[in-house]
Amino acid sequence: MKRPTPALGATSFEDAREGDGWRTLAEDVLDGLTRPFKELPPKYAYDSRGSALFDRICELPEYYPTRTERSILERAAGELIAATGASELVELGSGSATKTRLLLDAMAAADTLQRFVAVDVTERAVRESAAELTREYPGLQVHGLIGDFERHLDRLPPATGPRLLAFLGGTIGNFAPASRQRFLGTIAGLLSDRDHLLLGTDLVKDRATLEAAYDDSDGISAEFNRNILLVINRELGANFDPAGFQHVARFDAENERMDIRLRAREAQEVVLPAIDLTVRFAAGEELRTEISSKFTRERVAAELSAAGLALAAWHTDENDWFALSLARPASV
Ligand code: AVJ
Repeated sequence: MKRPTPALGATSFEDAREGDGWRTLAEDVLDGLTRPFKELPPKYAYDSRGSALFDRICELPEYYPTRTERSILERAAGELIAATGASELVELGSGSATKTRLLLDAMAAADTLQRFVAVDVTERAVRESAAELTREYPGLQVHGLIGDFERHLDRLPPATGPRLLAFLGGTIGNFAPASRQRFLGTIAGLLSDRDHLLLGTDLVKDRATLEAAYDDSDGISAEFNRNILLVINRELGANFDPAGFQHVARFDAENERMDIRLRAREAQEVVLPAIDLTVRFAAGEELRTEISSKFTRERVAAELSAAGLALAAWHTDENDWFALSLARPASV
């Protein structure tokens, strides 16, 4: 006998990378490795191995940001959602969407929850979290946008109601200052008067705590850092020897950011056939793989304001280690 279909929320996907994923990696690597101070963008580190390593980092005792942000959300989600009246949550870099549930729960409790839009470069993360969330929240609409939030935000579907755009984890800290300001401006341009931004930022703190978070005793952070070399080997047919590079994670106090690098243990030459490039590293030469900026309330408020946004609420933990900022378009 045929049973009536239960009311299921609809799921849809869009792959915004089609056709351009490879070219972007190739262009960025070519650009980064031909500079006098070599640099690679951190976003390519998140292939399936890199994502799994990052998930392990989040569980490390030294890596406080994830659990601290979660604790803030556990306490403040209800208040945040009440302040926004949001019916849809858009999450940039949603990953495995663990913190997402705290917001969705608060929206469900407020009886406003309609849709979740996940944006992430990791296709598997988008598809799996969409499937799980559809099961966990009956009636929820889920849209998965597989793509790079730096390039594909024009592919976001139109809002179905007041929208909360969440950019969590402190990922904004990975942007260089100028692109960070540009990105905040792009986000501001996406928000209507009834929408809000929820921004997670790691905060300035003592050097020892910061450096341990990016150089744990199990060596997972080091392994994660070297993973970018494996990605480049696979995608560009290169021959990086990950063991030939040492993980370096330093707090740059002047710029208030972690500066994460790979230091060549000895002189070496690396061939990248797909981009027709041979790069030489001197012994001890450092390749920057990531910056992770640390913020103060004043800086967050100032940068939001410069982007046309106003800080509406600031939530932090008892140690002031991490902050969640709620912002909305500044009234003109
Ligand atoms: C995911 C960008 C927030 O900067 O703390 C963790 C990435 N890199 N350990 C961070 C990361 C090394 C992380 N973000």
